Amino acid sequence: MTKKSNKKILVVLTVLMMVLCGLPSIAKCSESNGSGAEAKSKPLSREERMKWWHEARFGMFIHWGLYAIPAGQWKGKKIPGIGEWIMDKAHIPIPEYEQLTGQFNPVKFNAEQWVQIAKNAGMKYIVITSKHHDGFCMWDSKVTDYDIIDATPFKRDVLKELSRACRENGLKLCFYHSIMDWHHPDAQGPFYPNYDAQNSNPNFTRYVENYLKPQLKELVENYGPLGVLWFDGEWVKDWTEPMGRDMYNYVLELQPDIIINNRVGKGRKGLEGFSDSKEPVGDFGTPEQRIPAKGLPGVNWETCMTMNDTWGYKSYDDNWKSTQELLRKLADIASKGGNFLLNVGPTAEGLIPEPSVERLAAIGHWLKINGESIYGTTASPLGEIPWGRCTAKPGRLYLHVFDWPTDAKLEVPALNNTVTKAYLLADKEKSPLTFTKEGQNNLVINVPPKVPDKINTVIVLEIKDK
Ligand code: JFZ
Repeated sequence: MTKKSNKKILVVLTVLMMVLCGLPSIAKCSESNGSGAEAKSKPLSREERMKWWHEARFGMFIHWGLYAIPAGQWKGKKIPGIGEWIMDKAHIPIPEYEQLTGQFNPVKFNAEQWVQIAKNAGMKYIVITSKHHDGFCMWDSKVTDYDIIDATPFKRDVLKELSRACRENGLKLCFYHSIMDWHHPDAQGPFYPNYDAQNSNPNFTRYVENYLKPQLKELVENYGPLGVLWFDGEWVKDWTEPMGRDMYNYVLELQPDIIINNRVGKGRKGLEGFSDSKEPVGDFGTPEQRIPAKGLPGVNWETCMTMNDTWGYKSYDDNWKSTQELLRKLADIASKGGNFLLNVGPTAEGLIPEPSVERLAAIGHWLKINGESIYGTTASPLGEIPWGRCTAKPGRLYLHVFDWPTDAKLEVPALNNTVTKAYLLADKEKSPLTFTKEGQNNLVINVPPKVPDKINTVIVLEIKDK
């Protein structure tokens, strides 16, 4: 066949393609599924959306807002409870609470510094309060002036600065966003300061459609792409499960690969599971200040926890958990297949409290050596372990030893697999530890007499079969 006739055939085929596909660009047509209609991109599955989240395992929660100014005190009195609830606990009328905007000037805020603290701690994502229950907006919102740009002398968009710093450092930025709003006249606002979650506002649907949804659209479109939208405040009377389902779908329309927690739905079982409906709303459970004893088998879950006793900053809360306690919680949560969202409550000046910074640096040091035993691991396949925890990856078990054996013999109960090698994860040479099988399927590993890491020493077992 001559070159000329080839060319003719090519022209005829091209014209035919263009006619069949209604004259769109060739590129678009080649995307068609043959019926001439453009192929609809298949929505991502939950597990596809959550792949990075399972790998990440460890994130920073940040509760920061106007409540950092009173810092747990009001009119000279210490107010009990968590710092970010001071408007409620101190029964502060809205006009009085609004006065705080004039004092919000966190001149020491440095987004890069906060992100470096999180990154050096080994955290892979940051969830920060865009709007907490008090209704104050920590970004430049076009649907209200009750925000950091219009209402404060600071006039900087801290979420925009954090979004940039996260992107430049490879961390996912996520937002906590409260459905409950103590300030908005169509939500719980009119009832303040005598708020009751059972109050009902006839204009709540208007709040959802004309305020809540537009603000979420601003956050996703102007500060995203986001990792997670972490809803809260869903327990108010006017919020329903159908509204939660609608919101879940609305947010996924805005960003198809985003992850949404269970608090977008209604009626968390024990604050961690999902609502009782047959198809619960949300991608993961959110046990708060606690680690479920057996994890939450069959669902994704993340424990959120404070380092002291408050989410938002309180000047006199010095009840700090030790680094040992926090590190062992990280291993405990990972051994049950969960994520750990550990909170910091920055001051009104924009500083993360020093006790938090110290603990995060120590956790990061441990993770730099032992991170392989946390990131991307799955729950332990072993039963109860008296001396510590276990995490897993294909072909490997990571033994997290909290209580080092005094006789230098570590017994691993009920291990059916064939172990081909054992070594200390911190040992770059991976020099093998000897071991023997005892009884039915107990493994006894001969370990160094001196404990390598008093808080958590990790031993790797390379194993055959599943
Ligand atoms: C919620 C917030 O109220 C709190 O301020 C913080 O942001 C935390 C992470 O999330 O905490 C709750 C929510 C609901 C209940 C208890 C604490 N509850 O229903 O008992």
